[in-house]
Amino acid sequence: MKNTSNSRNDVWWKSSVIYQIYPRSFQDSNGDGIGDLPGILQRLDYLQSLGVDVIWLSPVYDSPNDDNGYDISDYEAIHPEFGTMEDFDALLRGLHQRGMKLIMDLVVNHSSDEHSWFQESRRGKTDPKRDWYIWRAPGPDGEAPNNYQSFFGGSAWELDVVSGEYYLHLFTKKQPDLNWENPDLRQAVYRMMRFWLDKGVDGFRMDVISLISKPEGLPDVVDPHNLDHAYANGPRLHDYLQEMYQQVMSHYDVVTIGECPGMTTENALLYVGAERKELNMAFQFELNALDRGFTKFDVLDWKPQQAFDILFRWDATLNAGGWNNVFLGNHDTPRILSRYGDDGRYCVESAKLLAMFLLSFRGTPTLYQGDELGMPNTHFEHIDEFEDVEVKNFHQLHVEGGGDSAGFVKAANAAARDHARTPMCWDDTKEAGFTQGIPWLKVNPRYPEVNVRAENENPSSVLHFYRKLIALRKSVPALHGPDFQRVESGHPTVFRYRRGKSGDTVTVWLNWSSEHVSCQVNLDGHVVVSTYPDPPSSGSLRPWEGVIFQDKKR
Ligand code: ISL
Ligand code: CA
Repeated sequence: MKNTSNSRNDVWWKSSVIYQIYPRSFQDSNGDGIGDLPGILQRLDYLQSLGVDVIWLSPVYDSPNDDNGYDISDYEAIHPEFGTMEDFDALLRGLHQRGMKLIMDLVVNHSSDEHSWFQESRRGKTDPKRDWYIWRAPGPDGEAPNNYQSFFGGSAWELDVVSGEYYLHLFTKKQPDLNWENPDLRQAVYRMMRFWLDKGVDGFRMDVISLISKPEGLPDVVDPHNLDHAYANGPRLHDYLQEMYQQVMSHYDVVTIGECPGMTTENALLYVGAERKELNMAFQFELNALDRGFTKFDVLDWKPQQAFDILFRWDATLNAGGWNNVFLGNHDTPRILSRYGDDGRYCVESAKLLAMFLLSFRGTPTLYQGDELGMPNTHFEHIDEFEDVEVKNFHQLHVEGGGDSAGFVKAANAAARDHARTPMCWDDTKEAGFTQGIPWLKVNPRYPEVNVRAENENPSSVLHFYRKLIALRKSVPALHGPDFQRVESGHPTVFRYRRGKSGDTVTVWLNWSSEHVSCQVNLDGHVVVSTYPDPPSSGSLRPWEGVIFQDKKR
């Protein structure tokens, strides 16, 4: 069956639960302290025991690891740190044998500067691949062609001494942007995509795909505080996405999920609308930006009602013809328990509440490794403990600008991507069972109690709660079906909505706060699942109390 239009409700990816693996941090099998493909293979029974359907695998391709694999130097080779192509084939086979699917990370807004394409392109202005990247002459005084800033700080232009021209890199200078205007480049990307799809891969998560068409003439950015919107939604973006669908994706029964910085509720349906024949789903970043100031390291306060309004608005937008992807965390965010929950007194209840939202809201949920254990942020004492290039670049700019390192480290402890990248915690042995060697990034100090083995043995653990909710989502049509209704809760920190068709509905109540709140919880129906062991009272909700009621048949 070919990739069908998004309007059908019986497509497999609408009732699936997706689980993202960051391979570097999932399971090391050979003691070098780096997670790898054989390590994931060792954990297939664990993944199957969760009940998840699709694994999204962050990049495992050849890369100099300037941005931990999001800088690819060979799209059709496996990085030796992760193993071999045979290891990859064994993983794909193992997942398929267990009825699970695998989607890969497609990173084609940019390649690594060590990719042969770029090495040829930079040889000189007449090289046939020169135009596969974005080169511009210096300004009159030798300055950069415009004021573009990199998402990772500093100018987005790097002067190449060989040709005396600048090349564009919206991320690090080792991640030169590909020129999608060039039809030969596009065909090379499509050939690579078919290489993976012909192996049986079940689709792609498409890295910053909303950025691949650059603004006409590359004018200066007006608001450098909002690079997502400055660079996204270029003039030919949808031509490229429709061409990619026609020439590649439409020939396979696969799923595509775009990572779309700069996508808004005004233009979202251009990406995922039922008959657009572009993408099936997209990760929107409006909620992810709620606590961000000028940069992600300026962390702002926010109120639950703001989050509810964003989530309801995106639900309404994406279900007027598309399909939502529901996520809270990934490898680029702090741990959701620390960012959206309470990683102190109510760490278990709030981790369960976040799970209840992810697995009861309308849309396909994407879970991130370790969140199913209730992993919190780690504490990094000194800038040298961070590994991420984004943190290090912004720290350097901060210090060069006269700021103090300790102040930046405090901010980075709230927002750094490293929090999501500390190793998965399997048990309470040394290095949490992740490696027999020295882990590439330190293990979360909460691992003695926050680990798979301990939580497997504790029936009221966060892990058991995820398993229970994932199973419930599959067994209750209202929870994975297309019906959704916002319902007022009468309290600013209580999120309430109904799922399902009349006569077969469930109502979800979520007190997204550490406070006891009084609100009229109508107890009509029986409690299917709750974040507390005992049922709710009719007039109030406890801190992080979430309840799903199966409504009484009318
Ligand atoms: O949140 C961000 C923007 O402010 C960045 O952390 C993040 O880089 C951005 O969301 C885009 O992410 C994707 O592309 C990057 C890579 O570093 C991220 O890991 C990837 O998810 C460049 O490929
Ligand atoms: Ca390893």
